[in-house]
Amino acid sequence: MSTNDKLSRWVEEVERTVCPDEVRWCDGSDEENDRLIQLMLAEGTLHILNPRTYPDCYLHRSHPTDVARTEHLTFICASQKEDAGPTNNWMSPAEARERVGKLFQGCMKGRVMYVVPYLMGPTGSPYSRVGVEITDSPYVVANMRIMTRMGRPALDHLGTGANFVRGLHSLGDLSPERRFIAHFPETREIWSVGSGYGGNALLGKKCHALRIGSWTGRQEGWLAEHMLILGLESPAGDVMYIAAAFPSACGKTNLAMLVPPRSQERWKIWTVGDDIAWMHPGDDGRLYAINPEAGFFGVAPGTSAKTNPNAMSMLKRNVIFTNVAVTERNEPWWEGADGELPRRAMDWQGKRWLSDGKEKAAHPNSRFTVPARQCPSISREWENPRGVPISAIIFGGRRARLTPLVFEAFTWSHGVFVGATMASETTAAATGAVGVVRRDPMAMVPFCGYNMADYWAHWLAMARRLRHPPKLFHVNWFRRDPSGKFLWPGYGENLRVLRWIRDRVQGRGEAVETPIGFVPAAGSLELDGLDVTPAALGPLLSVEQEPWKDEVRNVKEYFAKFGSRLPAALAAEVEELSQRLRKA
Ligand code: TSX
Ligand code: MN
Repeated sequence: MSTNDKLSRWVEEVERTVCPDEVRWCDGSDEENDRLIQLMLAEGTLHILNPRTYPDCYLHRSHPTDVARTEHLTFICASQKEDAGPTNNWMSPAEARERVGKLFQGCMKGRVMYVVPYLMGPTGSPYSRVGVEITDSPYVVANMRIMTRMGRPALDHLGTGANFVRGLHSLGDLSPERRFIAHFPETREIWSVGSGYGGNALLGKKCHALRIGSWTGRQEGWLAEHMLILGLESPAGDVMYIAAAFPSACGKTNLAMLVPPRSQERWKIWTVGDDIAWMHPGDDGRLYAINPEAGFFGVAPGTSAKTNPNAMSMLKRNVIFTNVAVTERNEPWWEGADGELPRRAMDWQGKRWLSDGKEKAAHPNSRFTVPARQCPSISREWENPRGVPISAIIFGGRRARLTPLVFEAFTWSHGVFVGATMASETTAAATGAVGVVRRDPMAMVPFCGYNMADYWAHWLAMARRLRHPPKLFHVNWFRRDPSGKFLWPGYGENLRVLRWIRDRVQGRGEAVETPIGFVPAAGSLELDGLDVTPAALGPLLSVEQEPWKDEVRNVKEYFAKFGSRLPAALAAEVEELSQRLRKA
């Protein structure tokens, strides 16, 4: 079914292992999609939503034990354990082929094996990459059709070559006991079994675009990052592109689709991507970013007309919802949605739900899958094969204390240190304790396919390939006063912080030098039409010596985990920060 003999041979080999009743090559066409939808509706794995208010929208309920990525079952199977590093689980390739391979033996008996060629990145881009996912889940096929460019664009890009990521996925028996997500970066293979959910099963996203992508990026001299990409358009019409990395529960999708407040309505934000950026040095010495994805796989709870009006308007048609609740009008619903609580609904498991109970109706990690082109703020440049030139990179975290609203790093190397020491407080949406500070360098801990210390070295080395590197910043929308009140209104008002960042990139914008970096000088943040007084800015922008000294100690402890692989430049950055704090 393919004119590429390497691809055909691999598909035949997999077929002999998994023994399906039938093999189907997917082209991503409407007809194919319609047939899959009909099949899932008949099977009961998909439910139609109100066709009048939500045309072509469907609900999928995943297995109750299969509702999120499973980091403890995710492995980097590099031949050397040290290449996976202290932040990844490691299994030797031989052991993985034995243990995980066993679970694929005959696993598609009685089922259909779908072959899904997909392209990560815009059609015709030199930066785009091909993957092929073999799966026995029609839900995965329907989602991959939204999240990637499926079929022809991928096969055309591949041509007769062998450069494609080989992804093998099976639902298996959906038991967490027999669930593995194994990556073989040296041979560019992904084996995922036992889960049908999101990042575990849609192999183009976290597995390919980040874990395999980051490994390939280091080999080839580019960056695969867990970043949104946005364009900031000024009233004069110029657009500056910014990439930003945040751990979960910081509102990355909301920032990517930000709607400026009334008082700033001559400014505009354009969305290029909300989750992943592949960034390459261009001929002009600047860093160019593409969004490898073609859709958004966003968290539903908390999404509303207030937090993300652009998302709300794109969620009215052609959406696959996963694990949300449904109202009596057969419309999707989640905690934090607009309007009043429905009195009764069906919860994410399809059980009757009453609003007086304590149970949540939607799963906290419930999702929408939607084509990016439906986003009202989608950038004209989002499919530009050359990418967009990045002028600033933002690192961010959720910190009630310590980190100011925004600061600028002194140098590239200092900025890499800022990214490498990022941390965020856990929220109820994640599992485990609430309010605990966790380090999550560049928001890549769950997604970096190799040793994080080598990854930092790669970041440091990138500066040599960029005559005009982006400036590096850190933001914190979540600083609180002693009574627990948020000091910054956030959401659309974050535009004011982006404007300061733009001013700094353009050599305007006043700043005060502190031990941790440059913070906005009094009067340099636009506060027009905002009820944040210049006096309230003090606690929002302050850099306190003692807590930062504690932070330095904590960072040193953290860096010690990486032993001798820690780049000397980062060890030097901690020392210099420590000295600046002592002198301050
Ligand atoms: O997404 C958020 N952003 C980024 C928006 C572009 N959230 C939601 C985070 C969970 C996903 C935020 N929450 C942001 C934010 O900037 N800031 C906050 C904290 C906050 C919450 C409520 C208020 C203010 C700040 N409400 C009032 O002040 C009335
Ligand atoms: Mn993500």
